[in-house]
Amino acid sequence: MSYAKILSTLLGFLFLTTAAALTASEEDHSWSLSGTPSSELGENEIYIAVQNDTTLSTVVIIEVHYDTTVLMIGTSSPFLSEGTDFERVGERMDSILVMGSKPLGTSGVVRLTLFSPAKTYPYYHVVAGTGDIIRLVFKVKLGVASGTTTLQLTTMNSKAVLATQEIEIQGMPAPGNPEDFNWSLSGILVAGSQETEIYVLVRNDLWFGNVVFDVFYDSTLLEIKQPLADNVLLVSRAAAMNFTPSHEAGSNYVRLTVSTSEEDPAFPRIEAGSGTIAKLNFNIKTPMQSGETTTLQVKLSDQTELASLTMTAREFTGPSADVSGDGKEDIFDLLDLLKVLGGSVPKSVFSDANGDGKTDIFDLLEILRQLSGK
Ligand SMILES: [Ca+2]
Ligand SMILES: [Ca+2]
Repeated sequence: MSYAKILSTLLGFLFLTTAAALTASEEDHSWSLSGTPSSELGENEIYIAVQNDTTLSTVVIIEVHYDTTVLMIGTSSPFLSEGTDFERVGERMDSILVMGSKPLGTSGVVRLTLFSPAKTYPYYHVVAGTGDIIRLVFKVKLGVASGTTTLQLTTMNSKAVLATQEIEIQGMPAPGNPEDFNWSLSGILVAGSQETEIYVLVRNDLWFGNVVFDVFYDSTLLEIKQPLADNVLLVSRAAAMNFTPSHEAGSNYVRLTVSTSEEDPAFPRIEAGSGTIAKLNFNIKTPMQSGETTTLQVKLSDQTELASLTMTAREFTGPSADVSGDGKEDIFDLLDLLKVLGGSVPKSVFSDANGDGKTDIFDLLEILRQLSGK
């Protein structure tokens, strides 16, 4: 080792010890907490700020204490992810590393360990200054009403309270009751056809996450196509839900079990809205004659009826603008086609007004052409 190298190492060592001696403990600084309910449903941003006249000690360990009946953060893992659960804020934190954790054996505690990764001069920690240094993202628990909750910032193991703050929380509205929603079924029966597709629709003004419902049908006439996983599907608003379709051989219904994982703050849910949420494909055992009918029902697992649909088999006599099947070509056919294009009624030979095998915007143009008499 050269003379100069030894000298610089010595000087560096001297600087380190001096710097450490000059730093103060966490309690010598002024800390604060602040909270902002975010626009994201049930999310709350909590900021930790510190006003320090001198550099913080080389390793700072602080803890945020929260009410676990109201708030949650991170996953079931004891570690918090930077970028998702927390982030460093401000220039003073640029060269500081932060480890976030929920210490094992504790509940309602987030521990933040701040340290500098620098091994050489300048080896100082959070420099003197004022303002936010860390942002934490808490989720408000399901079913908790909007209001306030108290957070506390302490040194490790609550040895000293650094700040106490009541913050405003934006609760998540409780889920709606599926029984109160407006359910319906849609489907088209073509005489002589060997299959049909049925849609389940719901109009709900509150979100929901869990529901078990059964689609009943005449099992002497229809049979659900197999495999279920390809023929009983949740769609659109419901597509991200946890889903299990089931069918007992010989029974006259298919059970759709829709659920969510409330453990995960970003749990999937069926947002308030209106439209198709499930599609089911059936085989028609004995093709039906024109005018024959069959009825399907949607019921909750406790047998509460939610919706019923009676379909009448209709003869297909070639492409026409009479989508509705009432023998007339008018504005109602246009409206019926819009329902198909909008996804609330299954496509069929009757919605293919121009007979090209597809139902699309050109069928709309075809109906308009025929209505205008050109
Ligand atoms: Ca019509
Ligand atoms: Ca077409």
